[in-house]
Amino acid sequence: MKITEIRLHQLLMKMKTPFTTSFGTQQDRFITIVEAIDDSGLSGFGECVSGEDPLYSEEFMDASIIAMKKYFAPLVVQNEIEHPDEVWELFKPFKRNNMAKAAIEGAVWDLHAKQKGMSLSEAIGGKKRQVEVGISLGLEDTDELLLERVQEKVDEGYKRIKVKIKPGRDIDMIRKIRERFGDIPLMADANSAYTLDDIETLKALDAFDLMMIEQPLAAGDLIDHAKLQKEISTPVCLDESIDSYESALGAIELGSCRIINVKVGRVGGLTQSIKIHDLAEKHDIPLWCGGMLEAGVGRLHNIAITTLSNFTLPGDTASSNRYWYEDIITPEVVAEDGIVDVNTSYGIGADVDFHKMNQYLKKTDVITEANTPDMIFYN
Ligand code: OSB
Ligand code: MG
Repeated sequence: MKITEIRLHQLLMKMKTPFTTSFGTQQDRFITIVEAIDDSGLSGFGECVSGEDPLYSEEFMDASIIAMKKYFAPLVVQNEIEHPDEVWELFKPFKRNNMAKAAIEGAVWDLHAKQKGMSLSEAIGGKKRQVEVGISLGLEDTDELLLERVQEKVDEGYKRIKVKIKPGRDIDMIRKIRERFGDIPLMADANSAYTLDDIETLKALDAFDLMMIEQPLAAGDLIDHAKLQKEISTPVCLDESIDSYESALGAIELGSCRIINVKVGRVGGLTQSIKIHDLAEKHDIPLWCGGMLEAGVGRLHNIAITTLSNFTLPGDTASSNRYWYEDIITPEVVAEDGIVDVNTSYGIGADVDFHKMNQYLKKTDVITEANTPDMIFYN
């Protein structure tokens, strides 16, 4: 394929409600939609999921935009690409910046699928036609408010409820949820808020029969998680610690987790996600697809990866309207009773609606072979 142009559509969206984790609160969502255009005028789309600030991981949107503009978009317009699985190798000399890499690679994958007349799910080898989804609920000011949120989402039929925890907002809060809602599929995500010094608290959570505890300890850590997993019966699920195929292999070999949350952006794209999928499947480690508060494009990429066989647990890809008054795609993503139908038409399976997107658009950068910025300095 010949990609002639990459457009970086930089959006500022506002979520319906603030989302609070152990690392902070966000409501403004800075999102970059990558559009890869081929020589016949066909467009593929990807989404950069970096946060506004480097709180979840080291990546942040301003840095990702520079990385895309300066390195990854130019590589894609300057090289002939036969298949999207070459893109990771093309980007490899440049270290990390996985979310920037994944956004560009995602647009190439969508374009490839469209050129072949396939859905993105088909193009990556996915078979499921429906996927089960859960929901991730942020911390609320009071437990009572959280219980109301949980009630709403249980009523909407989400297949599992994930709540955020942090020291001081854990045991009592989880107990109240269990008391009110009985044995609903429930899990907790700590976003790295604990250390092994908190082992007694983490052990106490075993009493609540959680499906898993997500990323209790430091991002990047595998050793302490392995120690923790030996001490608790609740399965540990790693999110932040799995940022590559190699870290997934390390976690599996060390016994750092029993479940892995795959985020396409965090691991550097669909090609790496597939590699981790195949590895985990071989080792009987179930997967689910995490979320990064995506707009529609990223949401559809998440659904596509979830159609692979070893994504056996409900992910965080909730309906568009859980986050946005108006998403940027038509049709929007809709979960009914916690089930999303996989659109099998072609590519990501919905159109980017420029009319809707333009209301959020701040800037579009265009990278072509004739316009590849070498140095971005105070600009
Ligand atoms: O840890 O899974 C996380 C959102 C932003 C950053 C990190 C995480 C999350 C979520 C929400 O839990 C997932 C979603 O609904 O998109
Ligand atoms: Mg998480």
